Order: sequence, then C-alpha cells, then structure tokens
Amino acid sequence: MPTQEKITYCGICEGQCGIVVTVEGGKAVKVRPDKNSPLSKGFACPKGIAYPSIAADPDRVVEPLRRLPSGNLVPVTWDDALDDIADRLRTIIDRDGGDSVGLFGGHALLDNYSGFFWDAGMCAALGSPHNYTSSSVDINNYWAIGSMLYGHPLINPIPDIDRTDFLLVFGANPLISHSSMLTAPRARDHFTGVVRRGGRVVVIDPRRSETAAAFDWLPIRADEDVLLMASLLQTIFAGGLADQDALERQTTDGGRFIRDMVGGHTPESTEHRTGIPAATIRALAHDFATTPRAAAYGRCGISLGSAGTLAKYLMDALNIVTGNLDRVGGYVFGEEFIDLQLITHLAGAATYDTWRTRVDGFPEVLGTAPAVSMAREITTPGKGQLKALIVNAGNPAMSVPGSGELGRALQQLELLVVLDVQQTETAGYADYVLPGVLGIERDCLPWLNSGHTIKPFALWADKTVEPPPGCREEWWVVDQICERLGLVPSPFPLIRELGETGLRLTPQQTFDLFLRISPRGDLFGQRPDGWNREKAWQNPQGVILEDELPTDVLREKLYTPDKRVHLEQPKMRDELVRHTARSVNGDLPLRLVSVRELRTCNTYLLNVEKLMTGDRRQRLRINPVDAEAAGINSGDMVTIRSAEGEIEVEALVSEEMAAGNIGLPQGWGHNGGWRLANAAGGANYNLLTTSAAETHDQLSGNGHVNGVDTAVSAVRTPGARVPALHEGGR
Ligand SMILES: Nc1nc2c(c(=O)[nH]1)N[C@H]1C(S)=C(S)[C@@H](COP(=O)(O)OP(=O)(O)OC[C@H]3O[C@@H](n4cnc5c(=O)[nH]c(N)nc54)[C@H](O)[C@@H]3O)O[C@H]1N2
Ligand SMILES: Nc1nc2c(c(=O)[nH]1)N[C@H]1C(S)=C(S)[C@@H](COP(=O)(O)OP(=O)(O)OC[C@H]3O[C@@H](n4cnc5c(=O)[nH]c(N)nc54)[C@H](O)[C@@H]3O)O[C@H]1N2
Ligand code: SF4
Ligand SMILES: [Mo]
Repeated sequence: MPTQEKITYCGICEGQCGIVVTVEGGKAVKVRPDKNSPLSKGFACPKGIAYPSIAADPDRVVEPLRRLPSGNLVPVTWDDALDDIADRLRTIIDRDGGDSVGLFGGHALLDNYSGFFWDAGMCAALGSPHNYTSSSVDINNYWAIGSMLYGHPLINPIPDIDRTDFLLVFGANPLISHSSMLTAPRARDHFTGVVRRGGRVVVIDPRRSETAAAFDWLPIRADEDVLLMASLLQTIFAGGLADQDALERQTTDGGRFIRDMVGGHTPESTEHRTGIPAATIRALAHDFATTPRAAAYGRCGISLGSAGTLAKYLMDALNIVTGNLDRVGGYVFGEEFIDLQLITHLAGAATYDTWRTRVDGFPEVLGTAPAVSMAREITTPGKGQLKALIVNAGNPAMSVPGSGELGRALQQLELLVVLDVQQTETAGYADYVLPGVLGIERDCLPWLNSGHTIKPFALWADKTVEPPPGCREEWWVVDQICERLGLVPSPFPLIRELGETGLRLTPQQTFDLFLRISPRGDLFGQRPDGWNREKAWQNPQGVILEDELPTDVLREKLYTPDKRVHLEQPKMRDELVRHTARSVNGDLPLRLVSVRELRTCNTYLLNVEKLMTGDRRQRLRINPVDAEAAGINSGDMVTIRSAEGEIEVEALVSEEMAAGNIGLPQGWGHNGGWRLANAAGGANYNLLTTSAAETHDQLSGNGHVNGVDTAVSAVRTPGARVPALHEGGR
C-alpha cells in the first residue's frame, strides 16, 4: 500500500485544528498540523499530533470483551456480544419498561455526530428519560439560558473576539483548553489579538492560569462570580451606564427585572465574598460599560460552579445591558453550517424543562438528564429505575461528581455496556467493553461547535484511516442493538417513522439531508452553489463562508415568539437569593478548583507514552499563606478533605493560587485497565465532589465541581509519596 497524506481535523477538543495524517500500510503513522487549514493555519497541539500513538496504544481495546463470573474479561465475537446484550435488554424492557434503560454519552462524542445522535435516538425510541451526557458536568446551563433568553437551547452568542476592544473573561483558560463554546482555532492568536490592537483582556480566576498570566489577572474567591457579576450590573445601572436604548429595543422589559434584581448588590456588599475590593469592581464596571466594543465570555470556571445557570444569565446580562449584544465587537450570534437550531426546533427537540427527572426533579435540558442524578436513578426503586446503561465515549466513574457513590451504584446495574477505546475506570464495572473507533477513523462533523465558530465555516471530513479490524463505529453498535430490539434510533420523530416503514437512514444520509435543507444547502440541486455531504468531503480543510459573523440580526436569530430577549426570569432572583445565603464553611475554608493540563483531555490520554514524558505528576496548588497555616511544603503529601471524602496528593506551594483557593488537576488516580495511566498515580478529584442534588446548579442540574469547600492538612504517615510515573508501568 502506498504512503498517503490525508486531510482532516482534530476533534479531541474544540480547537478544531486542521491536520494532515500520513497513512502507511493502512495505519496512521504521523500527524502534522495543516498549514493550509483556513482557520487553524498550521497549528495543532501535542494531543492532536499524538493521534498515531493514541491509535496504536498497546492497551487499546480492539475486540469486544465480555466479563466472566470470575471478573475476568474475555474476547467474544461481535455477534455474540450484540445478541446477548440485546437479549438481556429485552428481558429488562419486557419486565420494567423502556424507561429502565439509559445511555451516557461522553466528551469524546464532540466530533462524533453519529454517535451522539444515535445515543439520543435510542433513548427516544425507548421512551426513556435516562439520556445522560457529559454536557451535564459542563455546559447544560448554557443551553438552559439559550432557551430562557433567546428561545432556543442551542443559541449561545460568542464574543466578537477579532473586533472587540475589551474582553472580560470569567473562568476560562483558552491558552490551555484552546477555547470552549467559542470555536476559535489558534485561540491564543485571537485572545492576544485584542491586546495587540490596543484593547484589554481581564481574566477573573482564582488561579493565575496560563491565560490569566498572559493578560490582566483579577483573582476571585471561587464560586462567587455571580456576586461579582451582580455588583458589576448594579454599578452599571446605578451609574447610568446601561444602554437603555438597546434594552428597550432588544428585550421584553427594557431591563427592569434585572435592574431590580441586582439592586441591593452593591460592590461593598459583595467584596467580602468575592475578595475583590469595591473600588476595583466599580472601576471594572465603568471600563467595561464605557468601552464601545466590549464582550464578556466565560466557561468552566462559572458553568461548573454551584449556580452556573445564574452565572451564565448574569454574564449574558452584562453584554446585553451594556448594548453589546448583536453589535460589532460585542457579543454576537454564530451561524451553523448544518442548521441544527432549525431542525431540532421543527422536530420538537429544542426543549428545556418540559419534564423533570424522577429522583431529583431537575429540568431536562435538550431532552437529557443530569449525570449527577445517575447514581440515585440506579439505586432508587420504583417505576423508571435505571437498570441497564450503555456508556459511549465517556468515563463517568471518574468525571461525574460523587465518583464514589456512582461507582457503587454502577455495580448494581443489571447490565453495563461500555463503548470505549480503553479499559477505563467505568469499563472496570462493565459486563461488556466494546471497542469504538477514534476521530481519524470515522467521518467527523463539528455539529456542536459549528454554531459558535468565530466565522461561518463549512466543515465535514471523511475518515483518513480504517480502524483496527475488531473496532466498530459507535453509531453502528447502537444501531445494531436497536435493530435487534426492533427500535429505530432517532431523536427526530419523522426519521423514526420512516425507519419503521423499513427505510433506516445512516448517519451520513441523515446529516446529508439536514445539510441539503439548511440555508447553505443545495436543496437537492435547486441551489447549485449549495452544499451537500459530497461537496463537504471534497473540502476536508473546511471553507470560510463569510469573513465575519453578522450583526444587527437579532430578529432573525431569536426563536422567542416576540423576537426579543427575555431577561425577565423570576427563577434567577430565587437562585441569587439561594447563592447569597451560601455561607463560608469555617471547617472547610478552602475552595477547590480544577486544573486542566495541556497534555490530557479530561480523564484520558494519561496512557499515551508520548504525552507522558517529562515530570508529569498530579500536584495540588496551594498559596504560601494557606500552606504555612497548614504546615505544608512543596513535595509533601497532603490530605484534601471535603464533606464527601478525602484524598491524598502531593502539594505544590505556589502563588498561582489566590489565597483561600486550591487547585488540583482532575482525571488522575486511575485504576482501570490502562497500565501507564494507573502508574501515573495521583487521586481522583471527584471523590471529593458529591452527587447530592442540592449542591448542584438547580436550574440545569449541571454538576458543581469548581469552588468546592475543602480543608488541607499534612499527611500524618511520614514517607508517603506518589509513585513515580514509570514505577509498575508497562
Ligand atoms: N472535577 C472535575 N470534573 C470534571 C471536569 C472538571 O473540570 N473537574 N470537567 C467536566 C467536563 S468539562 C467534561 S466534558 C467531562 C468529561 O467527562 P467524560 O466524557 O466522562 O470524560 P472523558 O475523560 O472525556 O471521557 C472520554 C472517554 O472517551 C474515550 N474515547 C476517546 N476517544 C474516543 C472515541 O473516539 N470513541 C470512543 N468510543 N471513546 C473514545 C476515552 O478513552 C475516555 O474514556 O468531565 C467533567 N468532569
Ligand atoms: N488541554 C486540554 N484542553 C481541553 C480539555 C482538557 O482536559 N485538556 N478539556 C476540554 C473540555 S471538555 C472543556 S469543557 C474545555 C474547558 O475550557 P476552559 O473552561 O477554558 O478550561 P478550564 O481549564 O476548565 O478553565 C476554567 C478556568 O476557570 C478557573 N476557575 C475555576 N473556578 C472558578 C471560579 O469559581 N470562578 C472563576 N472566575 N474562575 C474559576 C480555573 O482556574 C480555570 O482557569 O477545555 C477543553 N480543552
Ligand atoms: S488544540 Fe484541540 S483540536 Fe487542536 S490538536 Fe490539540 S486537541 Fe486537537
Ligand atoms: Mo467539557
């Protein structure tokens, strides 16, 4: 077989970097950044470059595995696995109903539209509310606000980063994460571009993150952003700095509700909570409101807090109240390549709070339920108790708050099927581990990112290499199980009905159809310049469709019936009251936040030798003042204690943390079937978080993992230390 170079993009994170894959003997042997990619222009990070090593990982699952009563996993044929899984599901469904079966879709479905929609489709076909995604420990509060304010969950305005003069960043670290819910390939260039043009970037973060260090850092006490935001808004209203014209034009109530809601939250009343002096808050409010082109942007620092929906609401309100919504250099609406907003709207799938979850009464978000409830859905008897679960491209046993409780609950399931490329901690509880494929081994479509990409962008790329012979695409696996159960897996009722007549569309056919009927589509030849799948695949680098995102398009973009933004949200007032009442826990005085690292993605990639070179250990960052108070030095083993549990980790005393806050990388402390990851040591962050419903974001059920109350003390047993990386490794 000749050596070939094939173009695609990397979908490991939202950076969407164009890559060139060298294929030799049917295997990916090298990946390099694609200089000709219109948006990423020759950038890719070490994770994307490591794709061949990820694909060739010696621990990779390459054939279906079944658990024996002895606990060992043994290889089985696909037919045997699928038949047995379907038989066992059939027994459960016949006895307890379709609502006793569920799915969990993880972060690795980001570039995997087929996997994501087939998961959602199986739940819809079963009539099951047990449709869980990692988005519920991530961004479900963004979707909730999309629905409340703009009439559609998938509407998420983004900062017009290339034209703004003031970017206010709440809890995001794009220099490491490569940006999230704002797809800006070469993120660093776009963020630093603001300053190069003479503008300002202020980063609000309890940690002097890589991004905070590159710009103006404003330290805050973790999980108190909503009080800062309320005070910024209060100052803006009280100082007559609100853009009243814009408010009257764009919103239903001219901003009166929010003005009243924040009225009592003067900077003086919140400074003791946020740790930010009132004078600083006033100056920031003034600067933000008087810069003609300004935008506020935030990510996991706020959405993984205890009141993420309120935080996103207040952040959007900052943009709206200052007249920056839908204006050049402000907070603008993206454009999807495939118009999933329209399609989900027409299909009745663009929902929020149309039903509540059984055990916790959380509102559904886009038809999904929160992962923090999963453990209780498994253990709470009654109609709708979760008895069987398929986990697709996620590792909830580590990623979901309250890992300890969830791990115990997963063992109670009658059937757990894990579709992954590795034997993860979740796979450790599974009856079946089925081998999925990697992004370069299937066709990829940035279905989720498309609507918040910095420019309208056409992208859908074919696979570049065949997967190992025993591996199967995730949608195919779900489809095969459904076929055996007589189900058509689609969240779209029309497609389900079509399937029931015998015409089962593949993901490619379904999304080709969606593309062709989208505004950019070819309407089956009626718009000869329009797009279809074939044309997209002929342009695997992607095509910039417009140089800029449009502005002054509010009425076209909104899905609210009156075409105005609904800032009047009484639930927000209740949330602000709830949050304001949160007291500082004297026994657990330090707020714990997560640290994301360049060479891991959430809980995986610690098994890739190439990414584990150098001094890679999990270390707890602690400010010198807090370290001294606890008698801790760098290199000491320390105990972190929360209301939920304790873990032991190594300390790193560093001024990168603002006093009162500690920072720990998540996704360490492995004990699955991945040898190098296990040998990397460390402890699971989410043993400190809880699944208790009342601690999470009430309006979306989104998990609370940032700003958790903790205490740190020196480990009493001297000599304890984390094992070095290669000890006991392969
Ligand atoms: N404490 C704490 N917890 C957090 C976070 C935090 O910051 N702190 N972050 C949260 C966020 S933002 C997220 S998104 C979630 C992530 O939560 P999860 O999605 O549960 O975790 P990941 O580690 O991303 O799991 C991805 C899994 O997919 C597998 N995989 C990778 N590529 C493929 C593929 O192509 N096909 C298949 N089938 N499998 C694949 C990997 O081996 C891995 O097991 O975690 C959340 N949890
Ligand atoms: N290298 C790498 N890239 C990734 C990932 C990865 O694991 N590794 N994961 C991907 C995923 S799934 C996602 S969702 C994105 C996330 O993308 P980002 O949100 O940009 O990444 P985080 O590192 O979670 O950034 C959150 C920041 O908020 C800060 N923070 C924590 N608590 C608070 C708080 O209470 N208030 C404020 N103001 N700040 C706070 C943290 O210190 C951190 O700097 O990254 C993606 N990209
Ligand atoms: S930045 Fe994200 S998309 Fe780009 S190569 Fe790295 S992991 Fe892949
Ligand atoms: Mo995420």
